[in-house]
Amino acid sequence: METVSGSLIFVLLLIVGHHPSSAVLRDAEGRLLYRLTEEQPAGTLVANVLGDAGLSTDGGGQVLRYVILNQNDPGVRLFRIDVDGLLRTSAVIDHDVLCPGRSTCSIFLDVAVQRAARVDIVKIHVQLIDLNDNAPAFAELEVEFRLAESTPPGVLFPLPVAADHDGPPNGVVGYRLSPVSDVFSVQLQNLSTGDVDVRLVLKRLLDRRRKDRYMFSLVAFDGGRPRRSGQVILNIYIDDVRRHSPRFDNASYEVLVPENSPPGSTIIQLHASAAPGATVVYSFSRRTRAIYGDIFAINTTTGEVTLLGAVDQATYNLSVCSILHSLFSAAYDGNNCIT
Ligand SMILES: [Ca+2]
Ligand SMILES: [Ca+2]
Ligand SMILES: [Ca+2]
Repeated sequence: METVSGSLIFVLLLIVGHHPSSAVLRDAEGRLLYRLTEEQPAGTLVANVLGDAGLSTDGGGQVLRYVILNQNDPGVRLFRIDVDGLLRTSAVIDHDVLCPGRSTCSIFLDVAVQRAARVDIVKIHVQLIDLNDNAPAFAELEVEFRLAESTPPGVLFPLPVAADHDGPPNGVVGYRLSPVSDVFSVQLQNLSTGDVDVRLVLKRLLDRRRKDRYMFSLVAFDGGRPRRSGQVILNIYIDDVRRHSPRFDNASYEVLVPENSPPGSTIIQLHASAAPGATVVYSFSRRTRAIYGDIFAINTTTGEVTLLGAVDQATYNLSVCSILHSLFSAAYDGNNCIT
């Protein structure tokens, strides 16, 4: 029994104390290269610096100490080197905090090995391996949209997007509506910024007498194995656009503009009332924009009409419209424009 126990201890010491140098990888710059999976417990062994670097105590004198030099790097502070020259993690390393959303995550350490009067710098490259330990998450549990019944089929407004701090392919790779619908779908577009634009698509004409409310889950899923997902509830209400239209305070407005008014002058401040909490968007009618768009401007949020260019006519007839912000992307039938 004693012989067996002794052999076992000897083998363990051999593995821990002397990393076989043939297994040590180097990166393109010649640094010692290690792959470390994220979320390992603090104290996980990463490297045997002396052995892996091919340094020996023979002829070089006694090893006095090991020091990690570039300690100002936040990634480097997640490692420690013990008096035995073993590089270990000093904390649980989270790829998704250190390199959120990135496919590669590298930490570079410079370790000084001092043997008697001699100092060698061992350059170490630790590549963090990402685990799929985050599910896509939306900022809200539930969102509400109001659509005008007259909305023509097509691509509508942007939907919420989910965050997943894992790196590709463990980050978000797609979205779907659940349950599948013959009225709505989603369309994805990759933006040049690397973000994704998720839009609601209306597949056919709405009929609020048949159905005036739809509820779906917008599911975001990642590309990990196993796949993780997150969802937000979409409540879509179909509005009768006329009943919900904002109303201007007056049926029409007449304004006298002094002849030499400089560009930028405010001509009138319009106001339309809507349901409490509703946001109104102001605009010129398409015709007014086409004819007078270079002379007059309207602030879509405040309803302020300003002068852009010189006025040279005795009278201008401007048609201004107000609509609820939630219906803004819907087809506009012109019924809440005034002249
Ligand atoms: Ca993590
Ligand atoms: Ca994920
Ligand atoms: Ca991760």
